[in-house]
Amino acid sequence: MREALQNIKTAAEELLSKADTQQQLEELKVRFLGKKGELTAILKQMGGLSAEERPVIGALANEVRESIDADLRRRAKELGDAVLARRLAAESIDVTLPGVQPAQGKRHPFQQVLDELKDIFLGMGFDVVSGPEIEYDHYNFEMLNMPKSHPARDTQDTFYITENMLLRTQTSPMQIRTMEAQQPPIRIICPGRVYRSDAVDATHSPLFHQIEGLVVDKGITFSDLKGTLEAFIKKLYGEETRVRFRPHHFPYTEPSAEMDMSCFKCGGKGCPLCKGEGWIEILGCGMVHPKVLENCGIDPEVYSGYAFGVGLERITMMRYGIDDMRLLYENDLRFLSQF
Ligand code: 2NL
Repeated sequence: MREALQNIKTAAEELLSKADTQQQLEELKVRFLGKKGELTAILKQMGGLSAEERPVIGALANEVRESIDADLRRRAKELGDAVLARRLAAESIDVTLPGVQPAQGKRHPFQQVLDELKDIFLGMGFDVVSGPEIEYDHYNFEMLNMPKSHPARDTQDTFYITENMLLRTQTSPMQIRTMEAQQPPIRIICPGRVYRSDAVDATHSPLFHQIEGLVVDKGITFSDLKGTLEAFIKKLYGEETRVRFRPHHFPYTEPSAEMDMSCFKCGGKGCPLCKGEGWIEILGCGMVHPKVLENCGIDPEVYSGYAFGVGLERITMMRYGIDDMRLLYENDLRFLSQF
């Protein structure tokens, strides 16, 4: 019996050391220590032993049981540890690897200048309004004192959609709509896309951006126009900038003027940028024509107003010293990331 017990111990040790799943361990446990297992089978034969031998064999059997039991536990722990180690290895991440740098976007130069410009006018009490890019001939021309026969309407320049619908050629229709909808005081700027049938070159694009401004109230004079536009240009280009007004003609303003600013590059001395002039044309403006006010239901005997229009392309190019407008539309990040 001693031998049988010793054999069981040896066999158990060998099989346990080879077991490599929890399932196999469970099977071995049943086989060696279970109720119908090998050890129990031996113990059942103990009745046939002498009184002297029984405690000795009993003690040995217990020793074997404890030994197998301890081996089972140790092997179970080893297997559990191995499983955990494999999982940790498979799921490990190297936190020292360099990360992927996300590309950081920024606002387009147009948007930067537009935001600045809006801030300036909001600070002077203007509201910002926007409206449709597809307009009626009525709002784009008729109401602005440009009847069908007017030369300023040159059909060559306008994208017509139907007989009386078109892509707006300026943002003035929105100012007309505002005057129709509310009585003065009105103080608004209208930024937005406008369209003209021009070929693309360094200073032209069929789609461009305009900002128009309009102020209508009692007692508005040309001095208000001059003071406001001068303040605007100084805020945008610096306090040292000077402005001048030259007479001009627009069908929707009377009198009309163009405003120049002193060349931001040479300060007015004359250079290639300003073509030796010292001045750069920056915007068109004037006192709103009484007929335009009347068209909108505003009494020109009671109210007066001024209006102006400025190209976002032009002021952006001057702001950053860009000499070809096409660069602003190509969206080449090597160019755009400089601003
Ligand atoms: C330019 C200058 C200008 C206006 C736009 C305007 C709008 C209304 C009434 C009167 Cl509703 N005027 N806008 C006035 C003067 C000049 O734009 O160079 N445009 C291409």
